[in-house]
Amino acid sequence: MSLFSAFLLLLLSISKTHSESVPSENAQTCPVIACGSPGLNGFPGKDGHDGAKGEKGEPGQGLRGLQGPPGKLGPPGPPGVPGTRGLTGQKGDPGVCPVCDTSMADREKNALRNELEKIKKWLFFSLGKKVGKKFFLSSGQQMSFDKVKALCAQFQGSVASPKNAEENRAIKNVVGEHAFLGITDEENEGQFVDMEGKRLTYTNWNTGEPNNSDSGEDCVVLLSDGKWNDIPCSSVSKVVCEFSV
Ligand SMILES: [Ca+2]
Ligand SMILES: [Ca+2]
Repeated sequence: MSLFSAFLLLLLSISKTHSESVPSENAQTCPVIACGSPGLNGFPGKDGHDGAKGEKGEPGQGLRGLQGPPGKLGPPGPPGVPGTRGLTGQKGDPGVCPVCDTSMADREKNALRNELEKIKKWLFFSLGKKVGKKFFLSSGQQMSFDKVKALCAQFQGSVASPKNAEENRAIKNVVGEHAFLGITDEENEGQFVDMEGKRLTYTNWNTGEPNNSDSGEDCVVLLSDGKWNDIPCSSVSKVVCEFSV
C-alpha cells in the first residue's frame, strides 16, 4: 500500500466515525432507529388574561320603529290649472213645462194684474191721489229741495209738478200744506221750468209772486190754498212725489 492510499483510508475512517457519533439537526434528539411511538398530548394550558378593549364598532342595523301618528293638515295648495272642456253631451229629450201652458200662464197673469190694481186702489184711497196717469204721494217728511228730488228719484218718481188745475188740486189735497213743486228758475232767473227743463204751460202764482225775494228764491212751494210762491231751495217743505201709473 502506498502512502496516498493509506491517507484516504484514514480520512474515510474519520468521516464514518463522526457520522455515527454526531446526530443530525433534522433527527433532533435521537436517531430514527432509537425513537419510539409519539407521546400523548398534554393537558390544555390555563386561560389567558383579558385582552385590551377594542375600538367602538360601526352603528348597527337595528329594527325599524313603529310608524308615528299622521301630522297636522298642511295649508291648502294653490288652485290647479282649469281642466279642458268636456265633450258636448247628446241632445236630451224634450221636457214637460207646466208653465209653458199658455192658458195657465194667462190665468196667472190676469190674477196678478187684478191683485195689483186692487193694491193701487187701496193706496189711492188711503195715501195719495190719482189724476189721469199720474199718482201723487207724500211721505209726510219735510226737507230741502235737493233732498226731495233725491228721495223721489230713489223710488223711481219725480217731484210733483202740476200741469193743470186738476193736478194742482190733487197735490194740495194730498199734502194739505206747503210742499215743494218740481219747478225752479235755478238755471235762468225768472224763467221757471219743470224737472225736465221744459217751460211751464200752467202756473198758479200767488199775488206778487214770484218775487225772488232777497235775490235767493229759485224753488217753488204749493201753499195751503193751492197758490204758488217762490222760496229759497235750502228751505224745508213737505215732500210730494209723482209716479206714472
Ligand atoms: Ca228766482
Ligand atoms: Ca217769493
